Amino acid sequence: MASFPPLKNDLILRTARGETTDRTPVWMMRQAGRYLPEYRAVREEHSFFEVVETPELAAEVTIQPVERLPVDAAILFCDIMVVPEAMGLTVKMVSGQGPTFPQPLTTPEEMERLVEPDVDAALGHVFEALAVTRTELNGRVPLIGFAGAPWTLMAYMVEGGGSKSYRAARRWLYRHPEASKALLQRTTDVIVEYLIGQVEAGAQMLQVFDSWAGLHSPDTFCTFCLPYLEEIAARVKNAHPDVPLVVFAKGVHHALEALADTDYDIISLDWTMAPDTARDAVADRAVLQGNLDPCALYAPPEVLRREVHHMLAGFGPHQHIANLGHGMLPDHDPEHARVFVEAVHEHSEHMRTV
Ligand code: 1CP
Repeated sequence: MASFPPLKNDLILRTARGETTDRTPVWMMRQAGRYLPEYRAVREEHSFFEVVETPELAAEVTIQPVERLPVDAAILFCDIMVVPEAMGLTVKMVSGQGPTFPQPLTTPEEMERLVEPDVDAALGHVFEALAVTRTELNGRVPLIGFAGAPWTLMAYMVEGGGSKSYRAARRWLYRHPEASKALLQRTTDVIVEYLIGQVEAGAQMLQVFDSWAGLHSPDTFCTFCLPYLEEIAARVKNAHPDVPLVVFAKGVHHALEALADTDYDIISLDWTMAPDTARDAVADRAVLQGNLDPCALYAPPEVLRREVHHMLAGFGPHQHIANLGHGMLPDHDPEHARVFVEAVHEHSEHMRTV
């Protein structure tokens, strides 16, 4: 593995390991992106995939929120869709709409279009972007790598794009359960190799995004999500036992205990879950991350500060990484992101002195 400048701020890594710290670490999902004018300026000159595929541009955009805000981690600028793309599907980024697949997988027979990728060749630009970013961060904060979870990627691959209910993808699960499992397994194998490659390129923590896990019944979650999430954590931990792993299974209230039994160190919660209920479910088996409603950032600063204090009080001073319950939104005011981050600094220090 390459050597990089030493870390000046390892707060998030120490919290991830369960150590007590003198402040709660904080970062925001989707902290690099459209709400930042400096990001929009880069996007005026370059397409989304140009930024993702040019390591210097990806590094620049990854570091933008770190330059602006006192966050305790950077997350690589990339997208979960690079995995389906590496598996042979065409992905287009449609302005104002997000990723779309002009030719989604409408039947199991169409899985023949998928390839078993050479991960280094297909995703080498991501590994290079991690290495460049790690160097340019110069140890300011740890760098987080990520991937979409198998089910969330399948949802897009079958549906063809964003959707409220992913009806086509969920229809597949019931009509073609065995083909669904085969697709999820093939995706899992690529994700494992991709995440291990990210660590070897410079990622210091990894997050798996199962953004659409909440569309499942408890039974279909246990059949089509959990085993693959579990397998990813076990195989990545086997290769790199010291790298903290985060799972964000949005909307999954019913499976917190099951997630705590996996090899993930950190469970990221959305805002619909109460901190104390989550803590009761996982006990001391995982660090919790989250979970302020992203819409709280639309509130006036004094209301936002109160919401942050309330959240921090709910989680308590230890085994918690402060974050939003989902990502930053394109029309968020960057100054409100500052209020959020600074309120975590202030109140979490205060909590430890009283
Ligand atoms: O117009 C633009 O510039 C594109 C907007 C954008 C950005 C900034 C997209 C399209 N992706 C990203 C970057 C991105 N995506 C990051 C890195 C930046 C960061 O976090 O700071 C990450 C971690 C993602 C992950 C991602 N992409 C997820 C999982 C997290 C989540 O929010 O649930 C998902 C579901 C996607 C799909 C996606 N990509 C882009 C959009 C607009 C969407 C959502 C589409 C939908 O609603 O279904």
